[in-house]
Amino acid sequence: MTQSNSQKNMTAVERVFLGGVRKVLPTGEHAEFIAETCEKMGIPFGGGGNITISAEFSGARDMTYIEEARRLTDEKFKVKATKTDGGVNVSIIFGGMRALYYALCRLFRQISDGFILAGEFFDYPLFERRGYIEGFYGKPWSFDERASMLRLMSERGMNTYYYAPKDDEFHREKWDKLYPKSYFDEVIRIKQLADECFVDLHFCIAPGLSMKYSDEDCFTKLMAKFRQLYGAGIKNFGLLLDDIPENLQYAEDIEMFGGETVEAHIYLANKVYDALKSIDRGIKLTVCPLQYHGRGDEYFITKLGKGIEPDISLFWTGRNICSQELTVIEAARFIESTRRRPLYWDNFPVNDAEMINEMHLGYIDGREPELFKYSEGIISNCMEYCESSKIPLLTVADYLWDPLRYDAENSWKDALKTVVGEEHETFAYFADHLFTSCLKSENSRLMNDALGEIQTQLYTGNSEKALRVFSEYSGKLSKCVRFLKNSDDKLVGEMSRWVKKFLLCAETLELCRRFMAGEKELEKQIADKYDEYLSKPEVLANFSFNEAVEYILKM
Ligand code: LTM
Repeated sequence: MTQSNSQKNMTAVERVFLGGVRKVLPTGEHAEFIAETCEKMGIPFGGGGNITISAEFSGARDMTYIEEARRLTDEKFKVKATKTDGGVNVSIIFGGMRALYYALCRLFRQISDGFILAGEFFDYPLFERRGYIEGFYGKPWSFDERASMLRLMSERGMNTYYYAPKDDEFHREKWDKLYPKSYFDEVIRIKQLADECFVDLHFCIAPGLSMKYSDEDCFTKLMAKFRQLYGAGIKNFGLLLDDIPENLQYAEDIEMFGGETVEAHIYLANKVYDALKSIDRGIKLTVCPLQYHGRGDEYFITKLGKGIEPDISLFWTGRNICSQELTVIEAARFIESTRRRPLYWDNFPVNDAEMINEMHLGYIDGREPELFKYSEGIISNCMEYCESSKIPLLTVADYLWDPLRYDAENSWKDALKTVVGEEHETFAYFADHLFTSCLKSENSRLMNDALGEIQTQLYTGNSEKALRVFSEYSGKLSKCVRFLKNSDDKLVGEMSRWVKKFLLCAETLELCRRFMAGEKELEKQIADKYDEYLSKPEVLANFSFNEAVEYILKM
């Protein structure tokens, strides 16, 4: 989805180009909020501004209810922009402060791109909860990375962030110890930023590796941890019980729960829920069950769903740990057996565990559009590579905002533009090879097209045309190689393992091109380069590359 087609209900739209002068003049009752948002997002504002923006709250039905989703909302807005002499006059009607924030983000993005869409439009998100989880194995993000992700995703309409890095020792192994002061100060900072960006921060603790469920001392320690976090203003908590032993580990637990892990988990979840509610009625709890994927009507998940408070959100990853598809029919089965809509913990783009050699840079796909009616929302599990995660995650944000109009290809191109900047089209020749994931999207499409065309021309005896197509494609690859080699970008740095392999791939192909052009002495060099490429474990180009090189070596 691009900026131009994301609006739901639009009339008389015209792009008003802003030229050199791009300054906002906030007016009316919400001028202060508009000015603050301008400041945070680096948009010039103040006296003499040529883009006048005013905003007004409305609690009317059309601003507070989403008909398609049949739910109340505080995220709906209406924008009316009219061209004036030398600028634009914008008035916003909004159903909640979060909606006003989204309307301003949308406008500021347009302003940064040098135009404003004149006309009238309504917009609102279809999924209720739209977000991401730092829930991977691997190096947790730094607080600066967290802040940068929060800002960007909130600007694109995400409203939820779950904190649950498996390798934060205080999250899992040392679940019973309080966060040290220096770390806790950063937690306070990130909570404040989340509030400013209208993102609900959910802080998760995963005690299941060592907790004795029947033990009061353990429970007291767990609650002390939640209380500490409550002290940072956090009111949304997660109790994660994934990736722990399936069987109860202590004799006391086996005795108390009749050897049934699910009984222990029901007991713990409800006890934590009650204790949290007694601290503050506004606190919310999410549980990640021990069985977090499958059909949705198995013994464990059904018993757990029927046994825990209906108000607790339940994470679910779908049919598999990393699910190629999430479907309405499966969601309906989950609802029937657990008494609640699933909250998807979507294991894309995460690339930990056995996926460490894949870089998941593609777009979200295979999630049915109507899921917004049958789930609480989707929370995407990220890669430990924060900057890289932004590319797939921006497509998730687009899908979640409006799954009925989601255009994966356009959304992905737009995401590349946002994260890579000016050279996004050049970078695409590298990103082309980073689509391999559980979503099973086609990998190396640009390369497949080029090599396919070369092959067709060779088979039909048109070697000159084959060489021309080859040179054209090689030229694109060389430009991309130069960009990657000269870049000191964080994004490129994060992907250095894949970049190295890509350089070998591009060099091998360039040798192949020269070989085809007559430099037959290059055969040995091609074979050596290709061997080096094959020796690297990173997942890169698809089989069309191997086929092409092997074909040339046999020529
Ligand atoms: O998916 C869940 C609920 N738990 C873990 C994640 O922490 C991990 O990142 C993913 C992907 O490997 N798989 C899990 O089982």
